[in-house]
Amino acid sequence: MSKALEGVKILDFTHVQSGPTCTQLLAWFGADVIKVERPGTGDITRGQLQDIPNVDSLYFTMLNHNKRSITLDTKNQKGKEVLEHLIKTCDVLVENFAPGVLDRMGFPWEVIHAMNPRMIVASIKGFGPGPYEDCKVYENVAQCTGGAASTTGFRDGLPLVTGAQIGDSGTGLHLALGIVTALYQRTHSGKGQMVTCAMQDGVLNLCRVKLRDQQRLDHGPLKEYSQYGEGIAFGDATPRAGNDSGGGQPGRILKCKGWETDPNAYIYFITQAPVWEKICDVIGEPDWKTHADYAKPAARLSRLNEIFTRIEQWTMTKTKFEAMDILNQYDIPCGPILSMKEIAEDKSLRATGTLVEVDHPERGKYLSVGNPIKLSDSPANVVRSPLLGEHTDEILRDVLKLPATQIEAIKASGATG
Ligand code: CAO
Repeated sequence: MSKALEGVKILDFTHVQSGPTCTQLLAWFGADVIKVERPGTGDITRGQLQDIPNVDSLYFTMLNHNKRSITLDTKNQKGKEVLEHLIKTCDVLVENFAPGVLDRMGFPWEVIHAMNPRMIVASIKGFGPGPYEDCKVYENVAQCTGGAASTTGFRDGLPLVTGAQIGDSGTGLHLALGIVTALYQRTHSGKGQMVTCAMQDGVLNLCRVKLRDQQRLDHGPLKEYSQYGEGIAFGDATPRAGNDSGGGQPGRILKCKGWETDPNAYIYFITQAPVWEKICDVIGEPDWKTHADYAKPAARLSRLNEIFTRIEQWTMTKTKFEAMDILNQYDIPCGPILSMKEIAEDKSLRATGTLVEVDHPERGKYLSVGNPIKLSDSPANVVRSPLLGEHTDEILRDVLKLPATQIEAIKASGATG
């Protein structure tokens, strides 16, 4: 079976997390991803957070599946020539260097475009044009500047960053969509173009509902926020909403049986209006179906603390899985808080390939997240990440079609390490 992006060659200049997330997805869709790494060290994450001494870290291996690695010093003259050759051969260059790095390397957009007018150049930066355009950025900076941190956490606590890597992996996803869109446009324009994603913009895109709430504040309090029922006035900015649902159906995280000792014995419970009567029956409050204080969603908004306290009395009598089973019988939307341990052991996630076990020659077997996007005609087979420079010879010989003498000259120059 062929793959969706078969035949597309990606010159992968990415490092750390944001860019590698993007190129890993493209590789899973069938693109030939050639990762260019600095001789000696390679992607800095190879050596970061190592759990086994001198073995590529899980940080690296879990973000660089299905890629080939070539080591190339792009500041060396011969290295520059190889890079030029790769630019002329590939369809897309993806990079997430600090602002200005590619220019300093001697490969600004104009130069690349002149070398290969069909090439798409895709970049992730921390910020778009503006006061911070020259700044280096990591995940949590993006979460803080994109609106996530100020709206995450509890009203009376610090702003919080989330465990989901919305700045890095989120922006990588955005960039991947930009690249395939540009590839599609190229099928009729015949031309490459620049694709840029700023991490601040990517996070803000994912925080769209919080900008929605910012504007709703001009027209009165946000009634679905717990603080409304608690009689606490709103300020002039979208507040942190704890575990309140971000949508029109109120929800909370509630304790389940065992919460005293298990930090994840909780369930997310949504009081979706269409199933309100079923909720009343399940928790043993049938009178609430007709009572003026509870029967209609608008009446319930000022009583959310009382209502969820009552529902919690019921969830505390069940484990999170028992509660899930019962509530699902009635189509009541809910979800157990799953620990990473529980997720790692989940059989159905393994069956669908969302969790995959990968074998690595130096570290042995490890668990990774496979492609979360499933294409029925383009299955993603997860292949271990490359060792540093593992494919240098192969790429010079088979992709660039260089003769053995030229390959020897390149190696002698130190360009490949
Ligand atoms: N050969 C020779 N030199 C190379 C090379 C190669 N193959 N690959 C990289 N380099 C050089 C670059 O040319 C650059 O040198 P100069 O500064 O002299 O021009 C140098 O390596 C460092 O690149 P960098 O500034 O991108 O890397 P850094 O570790 O200092 O910064 C980061 C890392 C992530 C903060 C920065 O790249 C960045 O802000 N990227 C954009 C935003 C982003 O993607 N952030 C998320 C990262 S994931 O958390």
